[in-house]
Amino acid sequence: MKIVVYAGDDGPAWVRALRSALPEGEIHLWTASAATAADYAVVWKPSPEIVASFRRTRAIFNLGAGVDAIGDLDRLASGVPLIRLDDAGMAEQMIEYVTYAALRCYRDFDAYAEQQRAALWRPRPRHSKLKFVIGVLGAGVLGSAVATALAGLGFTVRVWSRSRKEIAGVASFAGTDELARFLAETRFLACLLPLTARTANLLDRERLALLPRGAYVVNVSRGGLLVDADLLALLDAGHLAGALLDVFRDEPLPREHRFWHHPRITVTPHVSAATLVQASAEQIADKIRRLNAGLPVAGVVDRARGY
Ligand code: NDP
Ligand code: OXD
Repeated sequence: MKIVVYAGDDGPAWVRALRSALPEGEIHLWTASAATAADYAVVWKPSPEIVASFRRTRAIFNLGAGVDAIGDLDRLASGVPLIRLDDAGMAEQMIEYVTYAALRCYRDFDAYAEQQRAALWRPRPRHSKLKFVIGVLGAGVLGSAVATALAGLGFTVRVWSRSRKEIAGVASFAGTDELARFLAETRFLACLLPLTARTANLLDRERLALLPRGAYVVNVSRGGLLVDADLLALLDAGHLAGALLDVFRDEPLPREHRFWHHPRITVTPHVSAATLVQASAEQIADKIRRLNAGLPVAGVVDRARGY
C-alpha cells in the first residue's frame, strides 16, 4: 500500500510521522511518478496540478480541518473521498483560545489595560454571565466543543449552524432565517465556520452591525468569512469593542495591513489550533486501515456543501 505526501516544507515530518503510525504502509514524499502509483494521497494546499497527479488514489487526506485550500472540489475525481482531519487535538486548543478571549472580554481586561496606562485605580461593575451571550458560528467538531466548554463555565451560549443541533446547555439557531436574531443577541461572537461559497464574506457590515453595540468578534476559521474593511469601519465607529483575529485573507498578514496596528484588534498568526503532526498521522493511519477493511470513516467532505 503506497501513501504519497504533499505538504511543502513540512512533507518530511509528515512522512516520518506516517511511517511510525502506519508501519505496514510504504510512505513517500510526492514526486510525479510516486503520485501516479499512490493508493492514498495526503496533502496540504495542493495546486490543481498536484491534485491531478494522483491518478488512481482511493482517498485524499487533507492535513487540516478546513478543505478550502483544495479549491474547486468538483475537479477531484468522482468517487474518491476527500477526508479532513476531525479534531486530532485541535478541539482542545480551540477551547483554550476562545475561552481566553471570552474571559478577557467578560472580565474587562482590555479596559483594565487602558486604565493601567493612565495609572487609574477604578474597579468596574461585574457583568452577568446570563446576559453575556456568547454566539458560536458553526457547531461542528470544533464549534460544538467550544460551545460546550463555554457553557460549562456558566456562560449563556448559542450556536448557529446549517442544521439544528442538540448540545447540552447550548441553544441552537439554524439557517439563514435565524442568523439575524442570533447576531442581535450575541455579545461575544466566535466564528468557527468553514470557508465555502455560502459562508464567504458572511461577516460583512450589514451582519456585523446586527451585533449589539460593544460586541467583541473572534475569527478562528478563515479570513475569507470576514470583510476586513467592514470590521474596521465598525470598530472605528465604536459599534464593536474589539476583535481577536487568528486567520486572514492573505497569510502571512501583510505588514501594511491595518489590522496589525489597530488599537482594538489583536492579531495571532494562525495558531488557534495547530495541526498536531503525530496525532493527525495516527488518525489518518487509523482511517486508512478502516478504508482497507471496507469500513466507514469520519470526516468525509460533502463536496456539494464544500465542508
Ligand atoms: P465542521 O465541518 O465539523 O463544522 C462546520 C460547521 O459549520 C457545522 O456546524 C456546519 O453546519 C456549519 N456550517 C457550514 N456551512 C454553513 C452555512 N452555510 N450556514 C450555517 N452553518 C454552516 O468543521 P470544524 O468544526 O472541524 O472546523 C471549522 C473550521 O475551523 C474549519 O473549516 C477551518 O476553516 C477552521 N479551522 C481553523 C483552525 C485554526 O488554527 N485557525 C484550525 C482548525 C480548523 P452543520 O453542522 O449543520 O453541517
Ligand atoms: C485547519 C487549520 O483547517 O489548521 O486545520 O487551519
